[in-house]
Amino acid sequence: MTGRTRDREVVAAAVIQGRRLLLAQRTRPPELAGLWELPGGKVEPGESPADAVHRELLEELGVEVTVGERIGADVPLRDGLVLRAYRAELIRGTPRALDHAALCWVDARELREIALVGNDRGWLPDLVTLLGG
Ligand code: DCP
Repeated sequence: MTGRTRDREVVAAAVIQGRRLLLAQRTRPPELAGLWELPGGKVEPGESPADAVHRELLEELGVEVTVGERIGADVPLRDGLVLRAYRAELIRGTPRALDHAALCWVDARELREIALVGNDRGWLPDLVTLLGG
C-alpha cells in the first residue's frame, strides 16, 4: 500500500458549565481505573468526530450535546489512534455515570489537583484557561 493510512480518531469532550468542567472516572482497563478523563471514545467508521462526541456522551452520560471547537493538541495513542478534544455544550439531560465509576464537576483549582489519565494531562493549560483559572 502506498501513502500513509490516516490515524483513527478517539474523541474526548470538554463539557463546561459556568466555571466548571465535567470529568468522568474510568473503570477500565486496570491501569486507568480510578483516573479521571474527558469522556469520549473511538470514532466509528463513517462517523464524523462531532457525531462520535454526540453518540459517546449519549451512551456514556445519557445527555445530548452540541459539539464545538477543538481544544488543545493532538495526543498520539498506540495502534495508529489519535486522541482529540472538543468542546461540548449540554442541551438535554443531566449527566449520569452509565459507563464510568463516577462523575464530577471541577473548577480550575480542582482540575490541577485531580488524578487525570496521562493522555489528558497535556490539555490542562487549555482547560484551565477555558475555566477562567
Ligand atoms: N482515552 C484517553 N483519554 C480520554 C478518552 C480516551 O486517554 N479522555 C483513551 C483510552 C483508550 C482509548 O483512548 O486507550 C479509547 O478510549 P475508550 O476505551 O474510552 O473508547 P471506547 O469506549 O470507544 O472503546 P471501547 O469501545 O473499545 O471500550
